[in-house]
Amino acid sequence: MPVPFAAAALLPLALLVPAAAPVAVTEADFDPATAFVPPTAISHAPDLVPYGSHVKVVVDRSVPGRTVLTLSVAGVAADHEFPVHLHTGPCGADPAASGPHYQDAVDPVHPSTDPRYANDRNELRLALRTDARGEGTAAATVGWQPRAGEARSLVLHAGSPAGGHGSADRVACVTLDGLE
Ligand SMILES: [Cu+2]
Repeated sequence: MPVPFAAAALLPLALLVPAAAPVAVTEADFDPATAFVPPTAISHAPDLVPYGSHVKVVVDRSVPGRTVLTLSVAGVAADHEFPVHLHTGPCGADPAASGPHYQDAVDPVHPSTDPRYANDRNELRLALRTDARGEGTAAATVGWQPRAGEARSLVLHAGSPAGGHGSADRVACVTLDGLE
């Protein structure tokens, strides 16, 4: 059966949707930061996030004043909980490149430790728990939308027992598309 003409004619219209799409999807395999082409998803710790493991991030801003971020992984460390945060910088060979956490109301003091700013309503945080096969999904909803171009990555931290949120425990990073 031929494709109806009307359906074919609508396809170009879909390409005219404004750049700030309400739903941005980033999907990639984790690569070493030393890859010739800077990868979308970088693993800094292949023991926890093996090269070739998969990540998908969906940032849904279709409801005004709200952001729903859903993260899915496959092929990473099994039975592990990764603290995951929205960070301000893009991913780089240096784990510190992803910068500090993105905050809706920006703490004038750096690094931000004041609980009035450093909390899971003012920042976007997830706890990603993987199953026995190394797969997992986590989602978080916040009552704001990131300012254009200021939230550039999603960082997976090692979590316990190392703890802390310094750059040393950043095990992987996903540069987010479509949030500019
Ligand atoms: Cu973080």
